Amino acid sequence: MAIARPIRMLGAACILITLFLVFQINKGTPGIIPSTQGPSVPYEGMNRKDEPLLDPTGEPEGHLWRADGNDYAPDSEKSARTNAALISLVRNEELHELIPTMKDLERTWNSKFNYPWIFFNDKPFTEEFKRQTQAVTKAKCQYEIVPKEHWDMPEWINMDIFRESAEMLKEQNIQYSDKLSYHQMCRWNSGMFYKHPALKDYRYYWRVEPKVKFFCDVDYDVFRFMEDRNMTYGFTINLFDAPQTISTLWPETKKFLAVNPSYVHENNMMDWLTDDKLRPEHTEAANGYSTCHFWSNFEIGDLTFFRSQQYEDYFNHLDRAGGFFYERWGDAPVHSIALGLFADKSKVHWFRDIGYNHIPYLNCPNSPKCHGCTPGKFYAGEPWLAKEDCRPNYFKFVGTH
Ligand SMILES: Nc1nc2c(ncn2[C@@H]2O[C@H](COP(=O)(O)OP(=O)(O)O)[C@@H](O)[C@H]2O)c(=O)[nH]1
Ligand SMILES: [Mg+2]
Repeated sequence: MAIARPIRMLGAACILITLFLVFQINKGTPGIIPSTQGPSVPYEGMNRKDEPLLDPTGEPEGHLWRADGNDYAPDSEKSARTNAALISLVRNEELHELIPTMKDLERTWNSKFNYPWIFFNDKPFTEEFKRQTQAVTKAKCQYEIVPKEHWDMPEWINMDIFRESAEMLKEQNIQYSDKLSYHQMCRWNSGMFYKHPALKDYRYYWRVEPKVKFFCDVDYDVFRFMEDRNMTYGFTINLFDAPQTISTLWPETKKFLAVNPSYVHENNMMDWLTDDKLRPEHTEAANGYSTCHFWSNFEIGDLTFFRSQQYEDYFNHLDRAGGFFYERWGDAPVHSIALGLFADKSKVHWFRDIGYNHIPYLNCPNSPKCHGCTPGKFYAGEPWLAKEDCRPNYFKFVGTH
């Protein structure tokens, strides 16, 4: 029986389309993990079955300092507090976003331990700012201006090149790329905050940003926890970065390491820094850096690390290279690369028990001490945010400690 010509044509078209689709699927696309079992799949975030925050989370092991039985009174001269402070770089206009954050942290932790708050600003704080912040804590509040020489663009930066590169990044939808103050803020957080005279006598800091939320009661002194174990750094969230903002950060780092190979710690996190399997296109676009980083809007850190010769030399190298302005290097990848190279990875701690949110990501443990977040939920918003989660690599190469 003869088949009508249009039907024959349709049949041929179907075969061609099928062949084309089979070819496309087999060819693979960038960002695909080669797998030995079945077809390759692009990374779309942590598998639910691997999510450690679904398991019950308690307090860390070992001796913990409690408010009960120790003197943590706000004004006590001989209190059990160690030399540590809560620090926040913040603008006067953000006061209404800072107050709920302070209340969260006071309710869940600091009202028990009364560590001082130190606020930093490139402009003087208003009396209203001082009044409202001091009103939500029994602890001492201190208000500090960032020295001009710590904030101003260094004299070797060319303003025309800054503007041109900012424009190019803006065309790629890079947030804040043309906002000079954002670049200054990232540089200050990278290489200046620990040089502020107000922090001179402190060893540990906990960085706090307006708008963040804390969900869980923490009933031990986290600074004593860090100090007792000689910890360098603590984080809650581990993310991928936008490679366009740090194109030359890793190449500059490699140049630095070529001259200073002895700075690399023997128990480093190089595998985590340079992984090219989970999101190969990211590592390629960032010229060898996986872009994985500790999300630095939360950090509990040892200032001694940042004041070390290694870190100081590294920061100065990066600062001279100009990427804080000609690209949009963030303090998060800069801190993270430095920690990954110069710190002992056993001295970096995941605070899985500190329920935390900075839009749009969360650290929400499964614990009766937590309220107001869903255990194991990593992001709030569009589903593509799931693939910004770099924790699978951190857990694989460094661990869940
Ligand atoms: N004083 C001051 N603080 C700033 C400035 N820019 C950013 N910050 C602070 O730096 C932190 C990070 O800025 P933010 O706008 O939250 O950036 P994002 O978290 O990357 O979206 C926040 O604590 C801000 O309050 C600035 O120009 N002056
Ligand atoms: Mg922020």
